[in-house]
Order: sequence, then structure tokens, then C-alpha cells
Amino acid sequence: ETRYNPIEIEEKWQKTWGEQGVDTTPTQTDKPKFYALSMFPYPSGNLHMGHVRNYTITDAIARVHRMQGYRVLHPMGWDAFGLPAENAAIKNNTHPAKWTYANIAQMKSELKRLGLSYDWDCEVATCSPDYYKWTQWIFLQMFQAGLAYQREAAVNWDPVDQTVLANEQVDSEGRSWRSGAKVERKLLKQWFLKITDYAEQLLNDLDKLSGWPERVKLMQANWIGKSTGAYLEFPIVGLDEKIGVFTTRPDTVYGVTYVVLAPEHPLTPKVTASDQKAVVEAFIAEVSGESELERTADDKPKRGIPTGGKAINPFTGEEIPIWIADYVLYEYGTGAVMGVPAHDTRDFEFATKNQLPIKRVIVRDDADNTNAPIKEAYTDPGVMVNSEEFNGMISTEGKQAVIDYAEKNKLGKARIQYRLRDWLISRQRYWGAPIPIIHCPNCGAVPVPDADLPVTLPEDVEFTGKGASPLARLEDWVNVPCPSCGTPAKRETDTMDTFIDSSWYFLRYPDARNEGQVFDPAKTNDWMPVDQYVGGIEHAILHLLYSRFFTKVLRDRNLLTFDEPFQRLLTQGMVQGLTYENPNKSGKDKYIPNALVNPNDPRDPETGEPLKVSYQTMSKSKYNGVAPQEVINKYGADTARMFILFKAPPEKDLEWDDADAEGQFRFLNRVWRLVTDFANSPASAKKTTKNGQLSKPEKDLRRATHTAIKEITDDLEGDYQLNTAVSELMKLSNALTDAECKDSPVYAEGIQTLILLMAPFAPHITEELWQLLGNRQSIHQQNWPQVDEKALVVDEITLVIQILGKTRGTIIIPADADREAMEKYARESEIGQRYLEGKTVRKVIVVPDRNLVNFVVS
Ligand code: ANZ
Ligand code: ZN
Repeated sequence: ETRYNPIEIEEKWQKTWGEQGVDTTPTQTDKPKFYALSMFPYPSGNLHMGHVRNYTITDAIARVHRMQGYRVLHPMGWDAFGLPAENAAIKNNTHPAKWTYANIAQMKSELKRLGLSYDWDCEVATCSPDYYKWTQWIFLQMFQAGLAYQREAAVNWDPVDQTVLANEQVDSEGRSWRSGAKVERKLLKQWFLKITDYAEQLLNDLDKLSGWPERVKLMQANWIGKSTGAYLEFPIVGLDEKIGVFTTRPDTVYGVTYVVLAPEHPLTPKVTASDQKAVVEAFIAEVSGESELERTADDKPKRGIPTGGKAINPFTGEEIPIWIADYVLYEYGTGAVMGVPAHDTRDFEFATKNQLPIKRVIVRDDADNTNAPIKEAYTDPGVMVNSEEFNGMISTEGKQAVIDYAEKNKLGKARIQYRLRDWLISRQRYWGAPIPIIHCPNCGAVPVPDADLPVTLPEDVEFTGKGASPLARLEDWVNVPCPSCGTPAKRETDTMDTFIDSSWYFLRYPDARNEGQVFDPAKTNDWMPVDQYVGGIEHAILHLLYSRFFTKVLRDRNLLTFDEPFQRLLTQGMVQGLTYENPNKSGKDKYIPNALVNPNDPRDPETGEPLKVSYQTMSKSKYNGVAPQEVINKYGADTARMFILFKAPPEKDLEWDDADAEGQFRFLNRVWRLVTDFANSPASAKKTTKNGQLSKPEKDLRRATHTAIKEITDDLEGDYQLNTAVSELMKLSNALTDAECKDSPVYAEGIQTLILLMAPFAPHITEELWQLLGNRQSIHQQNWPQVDEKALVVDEITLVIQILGKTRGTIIIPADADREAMEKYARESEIGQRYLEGKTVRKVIVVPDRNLVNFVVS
């Protein structure tokens, strides 16, 4: 008997499948399509368990669909531009391309060892000119549609990486997502994409995404952040200008006691009185160094100073002071707010601190004394007071009434405001797609003609990591004639945010080798939308929002025929590792590498102190990672895959546990033995049962087999309960082990079904066993087993016979027996006759629900 040797068979089958093109995307279109997609990785060096989990889930889904009769597109690629390559280049004195492609080669070989059914013919790498040519082309499409524009903006400046960061790349403490440096503010001319034009659609179309987790949709909705309210104008005393504000509470306009400008508001210097000039300038200088998050943090006192200028509340005619304050953001709304301290918590705090008047205009009910001082802002709806003609109105209705009045009297209008900002895409870095623009002194920003795309990255570059983009220092590359007028002009030296590269890669896969087009719309529209997208929750907002945005833009350019790129989304949970922490140490030092700890008595190897043990997301800094390659070397990829799929539902966190991995290895060994024993037995050749009838053990086994088909098929429909599917496989394997009909064709059917059902999860061992059973075509090209509903029917039951409440034995009777028949079978059975002989039956109690007959005798 042969031993299960995973390393050998996995290598063999990976090679064979590759040669036979088993994973190639079908070209015929008579089958329904299924596009299975994993979020493509950044080629950082090696695969980690999070990758393995992500790709294994998608692969199982892809394989199931192939067997279920779909033509499946299951591609893979590389999100290959980005800072780490450049940083590595600076550190190791190499070229980012070299570093990146070496990592791609490494990770690709690791992916291949996992037996993932990718069609490598569709592979894309975003850093390759044949890909970024089209990234640039899409940018120009947007430029031509007025969706890409340049403007001076206060940007987040990372002083360590010397680059601009998007808001999303700054964490809640105002630090860079990458370098961890405290982010500064700086003014620069930057490229933006007008994602705000699509805010409403991006919000509304969330309703179409019934296959997305609610949580992700909510995060997107909050990110888009729609507010409904009004734009109102406050004339400035002594100037022929007005301050426009955005407010969600026009109903409180009679309670405005001051106006606040963002310090960087262009009106600030104009309204500032000469005696306030010095303090105002000092304040601006101070605030401009702070990030947006710092400025608006709830726990931070709001700071501000008066400008000395005054505005008029157009509703009351009152003169009110104009202040500047840190909590008013220049980038949101109009960059100015009307202060209503009686009804806004932040304004209340600000007014109290600065002795500004507080005027109540909304009360809970009319009996309220509106002149009594209040201890906190009243923010609920209520009745309007002190509001002239609006008095007595319910404030929620008052909103619209005030807007109508404002519109009629030209004081303002209704306005919808989104939190979503335009997408800042300029990066002063080398390793990204160059923005294909040439700046001409005569013509301004001129697009590089399509025929000249791609604008390739020059290779001979110096990487210092300081100052402007390395591209800006390359005179030869920068200086070009204007494509429009021929005047000496300069190339744009910024590259694009790498989120752009990943906003459309899924559109390229269906036609990845197309040299003449971004993709053939016929092909991409055939495969899109993605039927199942699988990836990390960390991409819940940006990547998914940007991809949705790109899809809508290209749809509006008549390249796509659908609104939403991802039909269903599965966000897989984290993979956690056993983590040892010394509670008496801090920072990175407190984590103790697993290899140095005795798991039975976890102590700090240096100090001997007992360690805190927990499961935490695997990460380099916690030394709690398990390397996929080591697991594969020890048990093979099939065990790793089975373990990952079995241990937790896909969307839940998963605790890596060596003993459980070992357990899966033992399970695969059992299956191996079960099938090889069968293959070597004469029964494997038998085709028919005795006289066409099934015995009880045969019926039971058939039922187990078809129950497994039914349960696993159900588990894979919709929700992908892959973990329970694996446990059903184990049940079937146990039923086969225990079967008392190993010489029956029913057993052969069971064995065959087991490995077919298992094929998507453990593709190598099942292929090996399949071929061992004499099959020549790949198991992965077989049809998914079909349930025989008849086999599920329980046609016999076990009836319990009791005498005076005491169980005396059981008999098998037809499942459709009624009360009367149950009693009859019991009486006539051997047990019945034995115990009832010579006794008088006083009463017979039949309990059909419990399959029980009780004779009361004397
Ligand atoms: C007056 C008022 C009275 C307000 C009241 C609220 C309550 P969201 O929901 O986030 O859209 N605001 C407007 N622009 C701002 C800016 N650039 N920086 C800081 N705050 C700004 O919030 C809208 C409200 O936030 C607006 O409504 C405005 O304050 C403030 F009882 O106007 B409100
Ligand atoms: Zn020109």
C-alpha cells in the first residue's frame, strides 16, 4: 500500500495541469459565466497566511463553479507600483523594477505551490508599461471629460517619505499610514479626480449591492457622507462681499451670534481689522501646521480668535462678529460656518469659552423660558421661538420654510453637501504611472497624444528619497516640445496614486494581452461584473469606492454596460497567530518570538517573567506569523487549504493552530487509505447490487452520500459556508469507513462522490485518487455530483418496544407505518411475542413522534 506523499503528488499535478491547460479560461460562450476574483497582492516579498486564506477561499469557489457547469474566469496579478519598492531601492541601492519583479517571481512560485487554479495567461502587473499605458489612457479619458484637474491644495505632507499623502493615508492620530511620521500641511499644485461628481450615484447604487456585507456598504455611505441643508450668505459690514456658509440647521438661523471662517479662507485677510492683523497671522501660522484630524478631534479644545470684522445676519439684520477658528475646515462646505451656540455642542463650547452671546431659538415646548441660561446646547428638534414669522413652527419643518424664504429673498438656497472630496492623485514619487501631461507655457496642460503612450519611466534614475520626485531631476526626460504647438515644454513629473492602478485591473483581466485597446468592450462586458470578489476588509472603503467610480466613468464613456463592478463581496477574516507578550515591557519589545517560548510554560527567555498569551492578527512586528511555505513543506498545500477552509467561516477571524493543521493532515491520510484500500479491492469493479434491491446498510450509506451532496451544495450556494462543507466531507468519510457494505456499488458511489466533493478544497490528493480509480480525465473537469432526492428519503424507521415503560428491544419497520400498524408490528415481532406471552395487555401507548410502542400489561 502506498503512503500519502503530498509533496510528490502536488508537484506532479501542478505540472500536469499546467501542461494540459486545465485552468485555462474557456472561450466558448454557451455556458453561464462566473468571474471569481481575489484582490491582487502587492508584491512585497513572500506570501503570508492572509494571502493564502484569501486565495484559497476564492479558488474553492472558482473550482466549485467549474464543476457546476460555469465557464470560470479566475485570474491573478500584481499591484506592483508603490512606495516600498522605491524605499527598498534607496536602501539596497537597486532599481525598484528589479526589486518588484524579483518579488513577483518569488510570490508567483509560492502561489503555484498552493494549487490555485489561475489562468496565468491573464496575469497583469500594474508596473508593466503594457498595463500602465492604459492606466494613463484612462487618466486622459478623465482629463478630456473634465474629471481630472489641477489645483493648488493644502496637502498632507509626510516629512519622512517626502511625499504627499491622501487623507485616507493619514490615520486618526494624524500620522502617515506608511512611515508613521506626523503629517504636516503644505500647499502644492496637485492633480485631482472629480469623484465628487459621482457622489450621489456612488451612494445610491449601494442599494444594488445585495451581495455585499451591510457593514461595508455602511462604511462607504459614511465615507461619502451626504448632508442635506442650506447655503446661506452673510453680508460683510463695510465690504461688498458675503460669507457663504453651509448649514444642516437652517431652522436655527435666528440663533446665529457669530460667523467663523477657516483660518485659510480667502476672506480672512479682507475682514481682519488692522489692530487684529498680527494675532490673526500668528494664529494662521500655528494652525496651518496641523492636520485636519488634529484640528477637529472631539477631545481637543476649539481655539479661535476674533478678526475684528463684522457680518450681518440677513434674517435679523443684526451685526455679528467674524471669528476664525481651528475647527472650521477650509476643505468642507464653504470653509465657513454660522455659529449657533444654543443648538450646536461645538458652538456652545466655543461661545462659552469666548464669551459670545448664546441665543435660544428652538425649545422643547412653548412653556420653556427661552431667556433662562442653558448648561448645554439643545440639539434636538423642537418648536421655533425668537424667529419672527417662523415662531411656533416645528423645527424639522422650519428647515424647509427657512430655505424657501432664503430662496425667495436671495439670501441662500437648498444645498446638499458630501463629505467625500475629490481624489488627490499626485505623488512626488518615481515608482508609479507617470501622469501623461505636458505643461506648455502657451497651451497649459496638454495631454500626451494617445499614439505616444505609454509615457514610460526612465530607467536611469537616482534614488535619494528626498525632495521632489526623482523624475523632476531628469532634464532629458522632463524637457520635451509641446505636442500641440511645439514650444519647449515640460513633462508632468508627478506619478499617480497606486490606488488608480487597482481601480480598473479587473477590467483588464478578460482581455489582458490586448495591445490596441484598454480592453475589448465585448470581452470585458461579457465577463463583468465580477461574480464573487474576495479580499480584506481593509479595502472596504477606498479600493472599492475608487473601483466603483472608475466603472461608472468608463460606463459613461460607453466602454462598459453595467453600473457596478462587484456583484458579491466576501471580506475574509484575519488569520491570527499565537502571540506572546511580556506585560512588563512596552512597544515592539514586548512581543516575544514564538520560537523562543516554551508553549507549556510561556516565559520571557531573557527575564523569566510569565508571558501573556493570546491570538492576534499575524504580523512581522509581533513575531507570531506562520510561514505558508513551512506548512506546505510539512503537510502539503492540500492540508493547508483544508485547515484554512475548515477552521472558521470565511468572514470570521481564524486562529492558526498547529494541532488542528495536523488534524487535517490526518484526515487527508484517512481519505487516502479509504480510497486506496477500495481501489485495491475487488469491489471496485462491481457494478450492480444483488437482485437490484438495496440492503439496509446500502440504503444508509446512499443516504449519507446524497446528504453530503445536498448539504455541501447548499453550503456553497450564496453564503459560502466552506467550513461546514468541509465538516460534511468528514461525515461522509466516517460513514464510508463504518459502512457494512464495502463490496457494494453503493460504496463505490460513496467513494467517488467523496473525492468529487472534496476536489475544490483539496485539489491534488483528489486528483491523484481519482486517477487511481482508473479515470483519465482530470477530476477538475468533472461534473458536480447531483443529489438523488429519493436516496434522502428515510423509508424505514427503528421502532422501540417497551413493556411497562421498560425498553425491551427495537425492530425495523416501514417509515410510513401509522399508529395501528406500529402496534401490529410490535405485537407480532419476536420481542413482542416473547414479552407478551401469557400476559394481559391492559393498554397500548403508541408515540409516533418517538417511534415507540409501550404495552401496559398485567
Ligand atoms: C449651523 C448649525 C446649527 C449647524 C446647529 C449644526 C447644528 P455635517 O453633518 O458634517 O455636514 N460646518 C459646516 N461647514 C463646516 C466646516 N467647513 N468645518 C466645520 N464645521 C462645518 O455638518 C454640517 C454642520 O457642520 C453645519 O451645520 C455647520 O454647523 C458645520 F444647531 O450650521 B451647522
Ligand atoms: Zn503648446
